Amino acid sequence: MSGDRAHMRAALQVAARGLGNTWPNPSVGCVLVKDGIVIGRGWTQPGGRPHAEVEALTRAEALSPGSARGATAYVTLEPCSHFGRTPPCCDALIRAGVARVVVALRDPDRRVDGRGFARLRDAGIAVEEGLMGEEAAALNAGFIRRVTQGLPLVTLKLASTLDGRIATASGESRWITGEGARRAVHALRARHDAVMVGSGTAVADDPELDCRIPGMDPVPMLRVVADARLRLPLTARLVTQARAQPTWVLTGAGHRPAVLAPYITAGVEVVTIRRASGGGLQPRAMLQALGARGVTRVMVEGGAHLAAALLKAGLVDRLVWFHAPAMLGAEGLESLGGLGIGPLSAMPRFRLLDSRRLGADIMSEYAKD
Ligand code: AOF
Ligand code: ZN
Repeated sequence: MSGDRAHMRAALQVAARGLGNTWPNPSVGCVLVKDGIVIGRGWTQPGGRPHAEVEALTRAEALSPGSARGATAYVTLEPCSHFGRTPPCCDALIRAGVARVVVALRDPDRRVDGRGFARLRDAGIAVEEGLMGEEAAALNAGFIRRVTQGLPLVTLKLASTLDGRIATASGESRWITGEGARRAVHALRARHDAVMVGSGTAVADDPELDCRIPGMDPVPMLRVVADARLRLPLTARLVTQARAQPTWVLTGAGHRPAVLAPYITAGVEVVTIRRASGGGLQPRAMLQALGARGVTRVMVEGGAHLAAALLKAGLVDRLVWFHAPAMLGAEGLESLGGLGIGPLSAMPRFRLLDSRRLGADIMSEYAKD
């Protein structure tokens, strides 16, 4: 119907607002339209509920009770049909008397997966599926990955000189890229559920991995440290601030309870991960542990060892690389550890999505080829 696409685009736009803070749920958008006029908009709320449809209905009803009767709902994901942490959105749409529901994408969650459509149709509602489905799939790539494969979507972020160095030989790294790049990193963090670093980076930089965007309240980030040998000092900010912003430490089995206890007392969640043959943590097992705990989108910010391990295992979906117009030469610390590549054909390849200038630096975004 005329206008359908524009309304679905608007639903996708409001859905995007929730990215990074609705996990373990997807970020869904809903726009209610009656006689060509938008009467309510809603998106999944922080923590994953209330769901988008209920938000939109609540707003429409608050402005004008009964107004949703006969309206069309544009939803980016199939309305849920299950009693989860909230009652089914299908029932709310039926109760409100919505006449038509246009959906971008089927919900792959086994509790829904077509049952939402059936429930709406059984109630006599006209249901259409697939409008802007590709866009909706891209928006919820993290949720879909978690539900279908048990893994989060992985974005690897690196910031280096033109020759790929991230610090001087003595470890000095502040700052290679400029203020614009740092702001972009915080904006990227906001769209991810978790930020992850290796223990080398956590020890060397003592980072906070927080998310501060001018004009906005700080967004609490889940911070994850891959630390097979438990090298993270108890004095690290990731440990001392674990009560204000959660920190999970992924480590290997075999640490004595007395060694683990102070981390747990500080509020850190310690997660045991299978080791790879070299003694490090198995990359896929780390991501499975995150997926099992509901994480849908993780941004990995180094260091060289963790970045290489994930690339080697083919587990990096998106790459964001900031380049400063400078070089450090062979003595500088490399951004990536060994990838163990034999023939050139084994090289991980990415597709350039976008490249832009941020002050003096360049930010390039890539997707796995
Ligand atoms: C919707 N609208 O805005 C979202 C949906 O645990 P619950 O009850 O919150 O249910 C979580 C599931 O609901 C989640 O796995 C996904 O299938 C769906 N998310 N559904 O109709 C929404 N966020
Ligand atoms: Zn729902």
